Amino acid sequence: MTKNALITGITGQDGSYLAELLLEKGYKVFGLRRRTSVPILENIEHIKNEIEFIDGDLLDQGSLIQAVRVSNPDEVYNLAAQSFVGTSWIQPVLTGQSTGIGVTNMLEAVRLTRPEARFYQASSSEMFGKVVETPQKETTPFYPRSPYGVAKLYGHWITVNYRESFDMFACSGILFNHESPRRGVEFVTRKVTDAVARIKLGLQNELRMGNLDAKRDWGFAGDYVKAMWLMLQQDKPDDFVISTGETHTVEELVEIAFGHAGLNWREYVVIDPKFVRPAEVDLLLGDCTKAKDKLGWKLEVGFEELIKMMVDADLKRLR
Ligand code: NDP
Ligand code: GDR
Repeated sequence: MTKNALITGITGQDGSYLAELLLEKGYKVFGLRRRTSVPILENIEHIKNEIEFIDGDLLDQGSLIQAVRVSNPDEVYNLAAQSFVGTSWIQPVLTGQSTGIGVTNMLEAVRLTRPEARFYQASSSEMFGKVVETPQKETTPFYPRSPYGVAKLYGHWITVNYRESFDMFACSGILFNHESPRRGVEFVTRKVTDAVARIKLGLQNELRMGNLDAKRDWGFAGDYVKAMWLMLQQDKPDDFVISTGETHTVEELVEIAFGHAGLNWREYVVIDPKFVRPAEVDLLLGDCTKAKDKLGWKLEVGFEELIKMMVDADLKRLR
C-alpha cells in the first residue's frame, strides 16, 4: 500500500531532500506551500511534477486542517519555520508565531483530523544554546540564546506534550547544523561558498562576516533527512540528537572553502559588526550515540567533503 506523507517547508533545503527520499521510497508526497507573488521552487524544480502541492501557512489553522484532510497522511514532517537565527532578533514575534506556535497549529490539525498519523518535528541544536554540557545529547539541559532557539524549544516541548497527553506518535529530531548546495544564502556555509565562487569568477571583491570563532557541528542535509524518516519507522515515538560528533570554527570553514578555490581567505574576509549577533551560541558539538544505536543511522558525507561540494556547486551555478 502506498503511504502518504505531508511535508511542511517543502520549498526549503530539508523539504527538498526529504521529498526526494520519500518519492524514491514510493510515497505519495504532499507539500504545504505558501502563496508568494513569485513562486520560488528552485530546490524542488526537478521533482515538482511528482509532488502534490497544498496551499497553506503555519499561521493559518484552517489551512493546516484542510491540508491534513486532503493529504490523509500516514506521516507528517513539520519542517516549516522562520529558520534564520539572525532574523529572529529582527522579527521575534513572527518567529515565535511560526517556529513556536506553528508547531501547535500543526499538531492540532493532526490531532483533530488524523490522530493516528506519525508526526516529526524539526527541532534544533540551537535549543542547547549556552554551553552547559558538551558534547550535547538528548539529556543535556537546554539554554536557548536567540528568539529562534526559544521558539524551537517551545515546539520541542509541545511535541513531547502531545505525545504524552494524547498518545500521538510524535517525535522531535534535535538536528545539529546541516548544509548542502541548496542551503539558503544567508546561512554561513552557503554565504561563504557563494562568495568564494563569486570572488573566484571576478564577480565580488570581499566577504563581510561576523564571529569567526563560533564552533558548529556541520553535517550534510541529505544524510540528515534519512534520520527523520527512520524516527517515524520505529515501534515507539522518541526524540533523537542527529549530529556528526565533530566541531569546527567558522574560520576553519572559511579557510577550507577559499583554499579549495586556490584563494587565501585573509585577502578577502572583512569583519563587520553588523553580522555579530546580540547573543552567540559559542560551541555546538553533538553526541548522536542514541540515533546510531536505535535507528541504525549513519553519516556518509564529512565536513571537508561537504564544503568542497558546496564550493563546486556554486562555481558551476555561477559559470
Ligand atoms: P529553510 O529555511 O530552507 O526552509 C524553511 C521552510 O519553511 C521553507 O519551505 C519556507 O517556505 C517554510 N515556511 C516558513 N514560514 C512558513 C509558514 N509560516 N508557513 C508555511 N511554511 C513556512 O530551512 P531548512 O530546510 O534548513 O530547515 C528545515 C527545518 O529544520 C526548519 O524548521 C529549521 O528551523 C529546522 N532546522 C534546520 C537545521 C539546519 O541546519 N538546516 C538544523 C535544525 C533544525 P517559503 O519557501 O515560502 O519561505
Ligand atoms: P545557525 O547558522 O545560527 O547555527 O543556525 P548560521 O549558518 O546562520 O550561523 C552559524 C555561525 O556562524 C556565525 N557567523 C555568521 N553567520 C551568518 N549567517 N552570517 C555571517 O556573516 C556570519 N559570520 C559568523 C554565526 O554567528 C553562528 O555562530 C542554523 C539554522 O539552520 C537553524 O535553523 C538551525 O536550527 C541551526 O543551524 C542548528
